[in-house]
Amino acid sequence: MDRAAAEPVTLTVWYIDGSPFARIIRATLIEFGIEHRAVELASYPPAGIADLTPAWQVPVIEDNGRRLFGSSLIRDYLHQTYGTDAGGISARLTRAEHHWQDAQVLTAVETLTASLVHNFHARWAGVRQAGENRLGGVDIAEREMARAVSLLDWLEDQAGGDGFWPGALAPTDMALAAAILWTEAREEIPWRGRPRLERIVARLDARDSFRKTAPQPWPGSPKGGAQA
Ligand SMILES: N[C@@H](CCC(=O)N[C@@H](CS)C(=O)NCC(=O)O)C(=O)O
Repeated sequence: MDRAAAEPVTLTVWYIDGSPFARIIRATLIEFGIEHRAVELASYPPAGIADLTPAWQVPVIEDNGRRLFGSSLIRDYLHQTYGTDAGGISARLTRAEHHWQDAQVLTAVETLTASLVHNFHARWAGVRQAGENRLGGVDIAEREMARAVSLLDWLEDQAGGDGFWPGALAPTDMALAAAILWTEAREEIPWRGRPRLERIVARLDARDSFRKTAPQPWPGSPKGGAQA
């Protein structure tokens, strides 16, 4: 848990601009005051990613020679290694007394984020049905968005007026805001009208860690002018 401020920077995070999964990690590093080097990989697909991770996805971190990929694993590592309640965000990923509930909500937000990424990427890549649909005629992009909306409704029921954890900034709040603010920067989705989620997203949007990691404009999105 302890980290001497005088230690040299050993932690590197690789990301692409906009990536909501990478933003959770970048914002967590800032919230915990962890010295790090943030390396942006250009374009989509992320340039040089195959040399960093077999999954070919950001975020990737390296800390003291340990390379990790997968945002939930990285977040777990950061909370366990550097978590501190001194800043705004909770040091713990889940509350001991509500562990399974909190873990479930984190998983729901991760699924929501993946659904949104898959929907946007499929449409931005211009994917169209080319052959017989042997998956019950389902339009995969539409199903991803329907799944996202179902999860948003469920998350609104789970959230309190003060975020997912009363009196504390939960890691879940950050993850939700990273996903929603990515859509706000790229292409709006029907997430508004859920007052508890709206409050969570507004609160995170105002934080320094989110201001410093905001997506840059990307010409390929309907919002115009960065990438996935
Ligand atoms: N399950 C992974 C998902 C990460 C992910 O989807 N990253 C996207 C950017 S948001 C990516 O790097 N995509 C590269 C690609 O599609 O090849 C995680 O949690 O880290």
